[in-house]
Amino acid sequence: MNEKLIKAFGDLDDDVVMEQIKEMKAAGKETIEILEDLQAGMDVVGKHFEEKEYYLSELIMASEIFKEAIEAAGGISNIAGAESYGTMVLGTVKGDIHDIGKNIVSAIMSCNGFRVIDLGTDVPIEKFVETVKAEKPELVGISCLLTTNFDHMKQTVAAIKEAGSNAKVIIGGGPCNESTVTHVGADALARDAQDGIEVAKELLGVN
Ligand code: B12
Repeated sequence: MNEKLIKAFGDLDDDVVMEQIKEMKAAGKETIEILEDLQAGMDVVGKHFEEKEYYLSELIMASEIFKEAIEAAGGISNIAGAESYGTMVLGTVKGDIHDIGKNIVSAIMSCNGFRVIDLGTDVPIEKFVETVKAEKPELVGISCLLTTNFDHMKQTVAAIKEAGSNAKVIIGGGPCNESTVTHVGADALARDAQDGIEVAKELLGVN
């Protein structure tokens, strides 16, 4: 891990973040490795927010730096790839507008053999149901960063199952853990996008 990059991100020091990314790129580091450091930097920002050293304005600043940094690291939006393992309907749960993690998942799953239908953020339960009925995906991915929205996740999972879908549901997002999986009735948890690929393959029985 690049501790200098992580610290600079935590300090919201845009210049040092960009400088570090430039050095990592020059040293031949992969975009995915840089993303891991940026995510660790986001965790530092999250801790500052929890400890009331940072406020909403700093979170907004952090998300702007993150987006700029991802582009500098190589970008995630142009990644496209084979569609062989199946389809995942993905979205951030109703009431939640966090989308940085979801967008990474969308890009990384897309370039690792999954067709991703990204419904965006603050996705109404009906939208998940309607898409699942129309697309018959093998997987549904729900991102949730707010503990206050776990119940929306639970209602979404229940509605998807009630609609007769056999899709396996994977959840993710900072505050989610194994008890969240049980609470909302999902099938699995993914800690990050890379883990999401492993978990998805395991659920589908493919390698
Ligand atoms: C940036 C940020 C924001 C930005 C979001 C910008 C954006 N476009 O996304 C803004 C400023 C808008 C924001 C707003 C708020 N935020 Co905020 N935010 C964050 C912060 C600092 C980083 C989140 C992030 O982007 N992380 C980086 C990404 C890459 O990580 P990730 O999302 O976890 O995703 C990875 C994995 O979890 C996994 N994953 C995630 N989802 C999925 C889904 C699937 C299917 C899979 C396979 C994997 C997967 O893969 C991803 C990539 O590796 C977090 C703290 C933190 N470190 O989590 C707080 C945090 C999530 N926010 C928090 C809060 C409280 C809020 C607000 C309520 C603040 C307020 N008072 O208004 C609002 C809520 C707005 C809303 N209705 O959604 C709290 C939530 C507390 C809780 N436990 O519920 C946190 C945890 C901060 C804290 N420590 O208190 N926030």
